[in-house]
Amino acid sequence: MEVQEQILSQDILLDLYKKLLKPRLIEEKMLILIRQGKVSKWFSGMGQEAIAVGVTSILHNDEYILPMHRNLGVFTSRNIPLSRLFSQWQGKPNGFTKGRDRSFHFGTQEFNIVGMISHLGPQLGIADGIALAHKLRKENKITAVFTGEGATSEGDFHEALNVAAVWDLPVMFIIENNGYGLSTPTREQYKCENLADKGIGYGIESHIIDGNNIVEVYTKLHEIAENMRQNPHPVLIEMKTFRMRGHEEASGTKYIPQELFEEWKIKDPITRFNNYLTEMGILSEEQDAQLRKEIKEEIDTHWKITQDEAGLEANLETELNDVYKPYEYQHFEAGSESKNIRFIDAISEGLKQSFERHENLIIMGQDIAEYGGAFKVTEGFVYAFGKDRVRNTPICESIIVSSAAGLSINKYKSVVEMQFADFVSTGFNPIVNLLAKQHYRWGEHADVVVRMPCGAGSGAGPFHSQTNEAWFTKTPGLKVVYPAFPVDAKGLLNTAINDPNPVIFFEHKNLYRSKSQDVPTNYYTIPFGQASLIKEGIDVTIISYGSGVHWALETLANNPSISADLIDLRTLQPLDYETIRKSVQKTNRVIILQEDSMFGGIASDLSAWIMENCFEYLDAPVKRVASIETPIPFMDNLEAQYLPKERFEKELLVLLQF
Ligand SMILES: Cc1ncc(C[n+]2csc(CCOP(=O)(O)OP(=O)(O)O)c2C)c(N)n1
Repeated sequence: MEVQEQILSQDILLDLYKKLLKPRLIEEKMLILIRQGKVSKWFSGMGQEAIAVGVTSILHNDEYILPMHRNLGVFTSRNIPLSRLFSQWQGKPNGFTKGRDRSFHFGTQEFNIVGMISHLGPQLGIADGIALAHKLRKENKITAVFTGEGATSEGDFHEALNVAAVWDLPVMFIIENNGYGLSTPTREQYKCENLADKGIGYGIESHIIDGNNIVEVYTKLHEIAENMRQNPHPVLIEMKTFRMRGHEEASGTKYIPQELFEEWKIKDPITRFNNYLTEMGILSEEQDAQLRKEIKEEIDTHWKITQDEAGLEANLETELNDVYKPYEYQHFEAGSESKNIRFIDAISEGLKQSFERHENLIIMGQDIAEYGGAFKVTEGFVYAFGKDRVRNTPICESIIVSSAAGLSINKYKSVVEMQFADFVSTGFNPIVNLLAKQHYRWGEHADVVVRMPCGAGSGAGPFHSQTNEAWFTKTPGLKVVYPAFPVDAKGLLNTAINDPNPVIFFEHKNLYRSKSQDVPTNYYTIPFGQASLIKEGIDVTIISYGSGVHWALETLANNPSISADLIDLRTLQPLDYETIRKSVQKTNRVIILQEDSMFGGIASDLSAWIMENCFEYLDAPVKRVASIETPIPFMDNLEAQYLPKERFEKELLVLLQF
């Protein structure tokens, strides 16, 4: 250890030493507890502590940090009471997730920490979003996020660096290069010599730092961070280090040559720093012993607090109530003044009025700024609301969705426009694993609306025609909206933006320009979970949503003798079961029409629910009508055969004869 350390005061040096010792001594205790069967899974960060401690120490406490599974030093350096950490690992109430997620999989706004989800990658995008929020508010704050070298092979790594580069976001990307993924050595993980070199490709500054030298980590990062605060930009840092234990305690280290352990043992960050402090006369043997004793006492005291803490009682109501952030729907009445506009104009108008209402609302999507979006929903927005709030994104669905989660954590609302609902597949992971589970896991909501131009009918083929609502309705934590009329589209979109929970908002492309209605000109909302009974009759209940509603209307217009209740569900999650029940009680026959192919769709679930809950009212089996079980073909005649529109009339007539 040379040169730069001179600039560090003795107080800082001793503080860093204490901060390094703490996670090491906690881990030593954990290893014993694991052997005793008192702790289950453990991902060791032994030998890598200088990175977690160093990064946390150069950050201000109000700057966010996003650690990974080996970064105990982040949590201890932010001074989280140890008993709370222990309770988290033991799944006890005093932890951070009410026993719902394990180990380091939690965040806490109190300490400005956002922990990882198991999926490697999305945390990098969350950091982008948090940093974007700071930048938009013109706060000189940086955000630090960790990744292992293995996870740099994930697409999310590339997307996150690219977005941060293009948007000049003050994110410190820390790669902990510890030589191995789970068991995969670096030579089988990437081809370049240093991962820091990848910074060149993204046009961002990068550095290589000896991650086992706390003084180097601290001094270099300190300077880099100051520079980033003054002049917001991303920096990529490769920390060279080594993983001294197995991936997790049960997985062993047989695949690692023994020489490597010997080589890196000498570079142990604590031994090295201890030697340095001793040589400099800053730390005596007695002081060291005293420090260790104090920390061990703290650990034992806190472990006892956790042990004495009562375990969690499973409570069904609490579990179900914590999936969504409670939201008290605020009703804004539709005014009497209206204008005849198309479905697409209603969406634009809702968005525009929401922009005026929520200063903290931003929209992100491909080509949505000057170009106005693929369907022109946001035409002119950039001139009205500015580039900060109307953001063209690079083509990277995954990290944009994760960034939206980060924006929400840092107090922004966002709408993400998928160019086509089909492309949500490349942003699927952060929707179903990050947005959907966040409130349940650690009580943090995800205030994000994902807009999904969807649906078939225009010969756009297998990748521009899907209606993939069933991918989302089956995931607890998401709300799913699917309007069929302009009035509903506007009111429900306004509600979606007000609701602090993640909402997947489907907009059928074929309705955009084909359906018009007198739409109230003022700002109004429509509550979720209320279906619309758009026709009343006595012979049969037709349930549908989206395009299906219009097909049903056409069919009824062609068959004026049929007296039907037509229910437009409007929201698929939550579902309005009561309207369905009442109608079935009256008509005793049900047909459900969906545009999606049959298996695993909304119709199947509704049918099951009706059989289970309304069986005594039924005079005939519930009928489902859906698209055929193929991908969506491009040619008109094939597409017409694929869609259920024509089959619906036939099936309806059969049902009425039952
Ligand atoms: C998307 C995803 N794929 C696979 C895994 C399983 N997994 C967990 S950790 C890990 C190795 C990670 O290696 P690295 O990024 O180098 O971090 P390290 O564990 O070495 O700190 C793997 C493959 C995962 N959690 N997420």
